[in-house]
Amino acid sequence: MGIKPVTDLLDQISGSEDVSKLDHDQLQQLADEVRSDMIHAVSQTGGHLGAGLGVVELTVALHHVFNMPKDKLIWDVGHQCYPHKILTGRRDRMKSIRQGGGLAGFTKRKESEYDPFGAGHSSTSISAGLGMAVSRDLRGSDENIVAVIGDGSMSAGMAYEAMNNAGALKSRLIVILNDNDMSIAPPVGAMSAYLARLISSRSFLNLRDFAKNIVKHFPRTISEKAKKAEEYARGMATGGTLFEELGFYYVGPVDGHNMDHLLPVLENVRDAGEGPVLIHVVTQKGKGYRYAEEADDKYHGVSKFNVVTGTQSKSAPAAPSYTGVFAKALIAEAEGDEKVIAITAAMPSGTGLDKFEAAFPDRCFDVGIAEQHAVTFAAGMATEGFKPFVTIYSTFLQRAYDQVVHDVAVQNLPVRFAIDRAGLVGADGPTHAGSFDVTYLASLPNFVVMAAADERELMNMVATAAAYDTGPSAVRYPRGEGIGLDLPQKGEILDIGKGRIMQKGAHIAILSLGTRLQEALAAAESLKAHGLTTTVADARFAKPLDLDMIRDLALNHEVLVTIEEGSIGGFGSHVLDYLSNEGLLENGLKVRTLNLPDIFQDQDSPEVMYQQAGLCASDIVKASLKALRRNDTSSSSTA
Ligand SMILES: Cc1ncc(C[n+]2csc(CCOP(=O)(O)OP(=O)(O)O)c2C)c(N)n1
Repeated sequence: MGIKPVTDLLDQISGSEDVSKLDHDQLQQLADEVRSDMIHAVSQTGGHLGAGLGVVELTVALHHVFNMPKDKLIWDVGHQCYPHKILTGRRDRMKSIRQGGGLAGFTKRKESEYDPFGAGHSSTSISAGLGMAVSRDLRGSDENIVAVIGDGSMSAGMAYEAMNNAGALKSRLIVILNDNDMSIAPPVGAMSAYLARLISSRSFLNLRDFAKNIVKHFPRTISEKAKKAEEYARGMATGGTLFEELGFYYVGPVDGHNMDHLLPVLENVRDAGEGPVLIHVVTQKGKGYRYAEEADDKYHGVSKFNVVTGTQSKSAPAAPSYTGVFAKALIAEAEGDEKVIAITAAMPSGTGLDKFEAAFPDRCFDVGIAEQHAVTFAAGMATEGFKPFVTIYSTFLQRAYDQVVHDVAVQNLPVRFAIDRAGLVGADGPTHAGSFDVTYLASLPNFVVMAAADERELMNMVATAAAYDTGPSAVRYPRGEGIGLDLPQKGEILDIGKGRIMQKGAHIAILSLGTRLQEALAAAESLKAHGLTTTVADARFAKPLDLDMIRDLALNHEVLVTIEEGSIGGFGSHVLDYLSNEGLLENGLKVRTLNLPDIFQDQDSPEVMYQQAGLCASDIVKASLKALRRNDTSSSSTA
């Protein structure tokens, strides 16, 4: 929707080289065109908007100054790379972004030679860039390596680990700190306050200031003009930033929307010096699109929208989201127990903890993008008798695995993990899929691992986790909406390690973990047409398994099918282990385990992804009939 933007200059750009050929005074026009083009494209697809809008000038300037793809540009997280994609030969495919078969929503190596490093998770760019820089030095080549990292992403330990290492290695690396004073939510922590102080204590750096400073650091490369400028610099309080203490040459702050400031600084850094440099660029998230600038979240992620009115076309959900139900359940628990604490790593709205924080501001902690810290911070609170809920997306918990093992499980501390976005996530693709949590948690001694089959079960499991104080526990639940059940005020406490039988049959047993239960019930219905009756069980727990129930299913059915929205090595594998070790496979029982395929599935609509994964009712029917060596006459999606 909206009028198609004018793109006279942009139409001439098919790659970074074309941006390099433009004159300085054409670059702002190009930036304006990129901005309009991007708004127009995202209005039709949805996706990440605010972050990309904030780096339009920076992206144009980088492509002008550097010689990409020989020089390497690494975008941290990658959600701000839309202008970069537009300038690097992918403009005509922007309308396919985040859709099946289309462009990824993040940088992706296999998509373009201009994407030297793929991303999705934050705070990796300095490490990856340093790896490339050191490789360049070993090889003896001369390309520039530029890593662009946001102030939010700078809160993660990995960024400091990389800077610490870069300062010691002294390899030539250009880090651009894109400081827009926003994460998804407003940034938290001392680093954010420090950057604000840095900005307010200095005026924006222009070429003249830059020359003054650079002369001190790179005396061999300076011009006469710059040498003169040095005189002005004497006595000036420069340096002393945290970054300089870490061994970086600090340049900034630079106005990231002002080409006259940005271009000379980038050109000078490109041409001068050695060792790691950090350019502190100040930008505004959502820049140039009024509705994004004015929105609380700066339109971090949007659905399709009307460009003129800024209205997003979100269809009214048929049922509350799992995230919303989780927040309700945790608030209910916290009302009755002052020990209940909630922790998020920079995702207050994504996890529903914004609602918890409104109710219990003193008991909600946003630790910034710092998943490892979040887990051990929770472990510390658990030693003091509190009941911390680490509320986190499955994919981001991966980053804190050693903390989960070493700080929580080994010490058997009752940290609760509320694992959102467990399973397939659709448009965000493989970097964000929550495929592995059951596999990596159910293999740990001491853990209780639950998966909610519906939103009421989620409430029950939150209540169970709050009550279970013996050791660590986790409850996983997916992205999206529940099935529209009436909800109680508070969940019921479940018996640990006990599943439930949903319906009884004689031939086939379907043992489901999590929300595929609806598919299991639908499959049971279809199997009737084949003269087969089906028991459907909801395992509820991946650990401890309900061994009595599983034994019963195994002894009283010809076929046992497990289904879960998780990787190989998860629930089905645990069930198989038990069955084989108990000799329950020796009486002719036919077992099939349906789980996510052993690939990283590219983004698509959830329906298509489930079909690709073979996790639909028709797949259960097919697997059951195949096990019985019967023909399936119904249509089904996968082999
Ligand atoms: C490890 C990890 N945790 C959480 C996220 C979710 N996330 C995506 S972008 C973002 C905010 C990043 O802030 P910043 O780096 O300042 O970039 P901006 O969006 O402001 O440009 C967060 C928390 C993530 N991608 N990776």
